[in-house]
Amino acid sequence: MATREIPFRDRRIETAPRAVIEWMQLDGLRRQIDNALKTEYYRPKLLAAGITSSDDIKTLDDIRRVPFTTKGDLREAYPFGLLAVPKSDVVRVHASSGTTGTPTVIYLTQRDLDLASDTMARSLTAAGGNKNDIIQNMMTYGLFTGGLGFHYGAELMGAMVIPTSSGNTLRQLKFMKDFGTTMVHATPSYLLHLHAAIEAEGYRRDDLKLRMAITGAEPHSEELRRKIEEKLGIEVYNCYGMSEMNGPGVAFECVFRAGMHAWEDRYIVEILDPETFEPVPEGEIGELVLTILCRDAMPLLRYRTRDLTRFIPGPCACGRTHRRLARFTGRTDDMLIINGVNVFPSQIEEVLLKTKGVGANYFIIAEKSGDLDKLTVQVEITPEMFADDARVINALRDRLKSEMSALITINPVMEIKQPGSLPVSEGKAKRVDDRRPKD
Ligand code: DLL
Repeated sequence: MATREIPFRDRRIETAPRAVIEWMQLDGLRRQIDNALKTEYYRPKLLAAGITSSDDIKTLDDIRRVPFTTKGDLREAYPFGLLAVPKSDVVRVHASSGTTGTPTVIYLTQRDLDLASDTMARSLTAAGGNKNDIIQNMMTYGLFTGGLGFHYGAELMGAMVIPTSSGNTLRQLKFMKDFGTTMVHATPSYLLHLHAAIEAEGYRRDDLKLRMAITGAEPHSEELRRKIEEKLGIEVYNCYGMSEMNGPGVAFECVFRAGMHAWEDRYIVEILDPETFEPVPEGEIGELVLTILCRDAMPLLRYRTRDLTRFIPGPCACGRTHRRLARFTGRTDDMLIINGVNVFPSQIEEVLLKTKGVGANYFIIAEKSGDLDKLTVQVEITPEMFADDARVINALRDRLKSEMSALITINPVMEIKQPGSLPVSEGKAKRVDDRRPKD
């Protein structure tokens, strides 16, 4: 590893002294405050906190006077409450995966999009990607940022990008072989699935030119990374991001693969105790709170990601000064990530409760089925429905399945139960059993 060349997209910024990074952050924060004051949503909140202009932010520590923002706030501000530029300046909209009801959307100007692509290109370069790579993007294209967000960065780096999107594994394999794909972007569970298909279809290792994979969008362990690396004979790089923060590439592993560098000229990164909101001692686990500095169209100040991680103390061998985040250990809320798609139990409940013939009691089970995640939703039917024949019950099952797929983009196994057959909990209902191994 010591003799390995360390690639940079912008060495000056990526290795800037901390004082310079902090100067950029303060400057960026002040700009974001002025920007936020232009939005319908933030203006009253900032004024109530005694912040009337960027002049009230004199040091980085003053960020502690700034109120937090949550996913709920984003929903409340939907669709344009957080817009800080004329609508005609917006060129792109994205949303979080698996959203239903009121989605959490983001909007970007052309400059924002260019910066987001540059962040992604910087990330891919740090991991050793380059213009000779042939990259197959197996993440879903559409509102989800794993598709287009990644795509534009990979193109900016100069690579050949094949936007196969998710699914259709046999076609993925054919493209990998025929085009000589060197890098893939996929969820860790899909990479395992891909490997199983490679074996089943009888591909030989030298049919494929694959050398590395970028993976993210769902939690996974170091052991799982090693397993994928061994099976596919490639290097696997971890990538963190979220739609609210422009998508993948908020933090990314460099060639040393020892934690993900959070791009601190583009984001202010705090790790806080989720109960006291005080910073945790360096190296301890807390909730990641992010402030985006590289977006004009839509400011997001002190956004509570609900993701749990810690800073990895000390310098990285690559020479980058942007701090590293450790692999994510979970979330502070009940959001499930099923094959990369975010699902809140409340969204499932919403679909169930608006369907005639379905009772109020339900239970959600998440488990592994082979390499992929499997979601089962058990629901009771109403006594009136129970009297009906099997065809009616089958029709109900099909209807629920298609509603789940249309509204939450998941395809759960639907189990229809007799009235009164699911356990009724005393006190706070336990409605989710996540049986997937915690590694
Ligand atoms: O998952 C963006 C993304 C696409 C990231 C491709 C990486 C690769 P959302 O759909 O908004 O956006 O989901 C964001 O996914 O809050 C985490 O809980 C989880 N997540 C994302 N990356 C990782 C990772 C995209 N590397 C939510 N490890 C986040 C663990 C991750 N969890």
